[in-house]
Amino acid sequence: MLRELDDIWERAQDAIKTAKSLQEIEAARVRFLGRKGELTQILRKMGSLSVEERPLVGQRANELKERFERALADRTAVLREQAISSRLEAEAIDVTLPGYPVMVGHRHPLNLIRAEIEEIFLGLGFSTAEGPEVELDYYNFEALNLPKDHPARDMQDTFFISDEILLRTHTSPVQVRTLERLAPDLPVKVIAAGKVYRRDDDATHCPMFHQVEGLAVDTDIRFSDLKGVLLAFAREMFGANTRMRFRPSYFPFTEPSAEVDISCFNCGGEGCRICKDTGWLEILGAGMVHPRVLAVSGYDPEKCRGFAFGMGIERIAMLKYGIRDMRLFFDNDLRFLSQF
Ligand code: 2NL
Repeated sequence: MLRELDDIWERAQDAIKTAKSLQEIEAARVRFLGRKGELTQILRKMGSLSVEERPLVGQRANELKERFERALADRTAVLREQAISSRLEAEAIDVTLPGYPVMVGHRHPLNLIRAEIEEIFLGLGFSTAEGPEVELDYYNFEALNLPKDHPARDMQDTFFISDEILLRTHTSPVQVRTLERLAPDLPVKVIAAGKVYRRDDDATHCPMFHQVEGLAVDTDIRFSDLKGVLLAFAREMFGANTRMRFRPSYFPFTEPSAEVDISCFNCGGEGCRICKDTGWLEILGAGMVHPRVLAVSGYDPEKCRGFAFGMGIERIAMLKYGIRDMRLFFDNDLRFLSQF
């Protein structure tokens, strides 16, 4: 039986040495020490031995069992080490590979221009005001001296939701609401920027577009104040050498009214593609607030006066960036948007 034990030990050593994975090590353990393992069988057969033989074989068997277990543990440690390092090798990170590009967004060009315009007027002492895009007919038209039969509120231009509710066609209703809220406090110096809606759709008109509007009311506001404020704005926006001209015009809510042009920032007034060889660019409309508009909003036109102006943000952005088609702003094509 001692011979048998030696043979088992030979085979056990061989099995451990040739085991190439943790699974094979486990298989070797089961083969020799499992419930029906070769060594286990021997230990079980001890009972049939003589009293003299028993301690000798028992001692040898236990010794081999211990050695076998130690060898198993050593081999297991080696294989485990190998498994870890081969995994590390397979999953190694190459820190020299270029990274994945991270897409960083930025503000829409119209919002960049809007912020630029607002910043200039904040610097001139104006505050910002906001109001609803779904508006009452009263604030969009009636309070602005545009009675029901006025041609400027033609059905063709306005999105009506019901008889009295519509999508605002300009930012002026925000100014009317501001006057109503502040009356009769003075001075009033606000700008209102935001989306407006008209039934238009071509290269230079969109059904939704953006305006910035300004309003100043005080006891002694004059046309010269309007000119000074607008010139200061134009020079910050388009350059210190910018000149400005006022052409007579008409708006129902201002009297007198004017269209305002600036000298072309591209050619300085010489004439070029951008100003269509006129040397001038129309940038906004303005005027002195009509006394009826002041009166309906709670101000006494005998005691105060005001100026107001309005401009299209798309128009300013198209001029500044040299864009021909307004619809590009709303296509959401990153090849266009990422240029700003
Ligand atoms: C334009 C012209 C303008 C106003 C807007 C205004 C507002 C009140 C009273 C009087 Cl509450 N006027 N706003 C005045 C003149 C012109 O806009 O061409 N906008 C794109």
